Amino acid sequence: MKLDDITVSKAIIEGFMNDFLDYTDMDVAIGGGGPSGLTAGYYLAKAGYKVALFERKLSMGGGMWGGGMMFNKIVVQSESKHILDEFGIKTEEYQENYHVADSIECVSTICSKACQAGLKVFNLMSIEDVMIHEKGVEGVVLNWSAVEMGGLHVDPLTVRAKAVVDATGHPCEIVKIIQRKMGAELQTETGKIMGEKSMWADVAENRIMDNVGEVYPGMYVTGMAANAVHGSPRMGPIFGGMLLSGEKVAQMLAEKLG
Ligand code: 48H
Ligand code: FE2
Repeated sequence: MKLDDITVSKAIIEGFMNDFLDYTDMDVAIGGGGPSGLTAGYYLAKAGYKVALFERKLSMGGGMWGGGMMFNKIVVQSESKHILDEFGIKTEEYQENYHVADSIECVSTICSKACQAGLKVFNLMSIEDVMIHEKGVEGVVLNWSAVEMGGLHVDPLTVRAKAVVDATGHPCEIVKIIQRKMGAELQTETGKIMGEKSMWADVAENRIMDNVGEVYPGMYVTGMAANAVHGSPRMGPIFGGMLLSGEKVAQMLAEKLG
């Protein structure tokens, strides 16, 4: 059958516009497509919530592809292995409590399972601001990453969400925006972003579970962003805390949203 170039264009434009219009209003908006954001998105979508994830880069996966120092393996502890099992990702026991997985299999599988569960991913878009109204954070302000990278003066667009999750990793970018613009008290020990501390996997992986949660009305943190906001250590290439914190923020939001 003869192919028409313009039909291909129209199919893409219409398909994208329909999705984008549909997600001008949603339950949860997640910023960042690393392991914590994708895991949160998977569990929320699986539970039936309308959830979109906005990722600045072309590809999902954040810091997971590169394993540790570009050795493309990751380690998870036994406590979190059930999440890799849920995704059907192979693991090998290295020694008691240490399980090794292939980082490429992890990212590609988690991303695929999340999309199939109903998570809507918008890549190449950055959250550059939040919409703060009476109830607190009520949406995110989006722009194309190419606009950001090009330093172009183009105004963004805004979408509504009942809750927003900062899964932007080390820089905790979305909470940083709230602190900078609103000068607001955050729900941390000091009322401010406390900053990530130096490597200590044991403490980092334990603290992260207490750090996950709401830090400003409507604004939640998960993954490395949770430790950066609450002043806890980094943990290196052990990824159990990223998966568990994604699962936990999804549970917290499900309780809140009902
Ligand atoms: C849209 C954005 C924006 C924005 C950033 O860094 P990530 O992988 O984050 P986590 O928390 O899921 O996982 C952290 C893990 O990868 C890691 O670095 C660990 C465990 N480190 C320990 C250590 O000791 O170093 O992913 C964050 C994603 C990235 O893909 C960014 O491109 C994206 O968020 N992002 N997307 N709008 N404003 N800011
Ligand atoms: Fe990291």
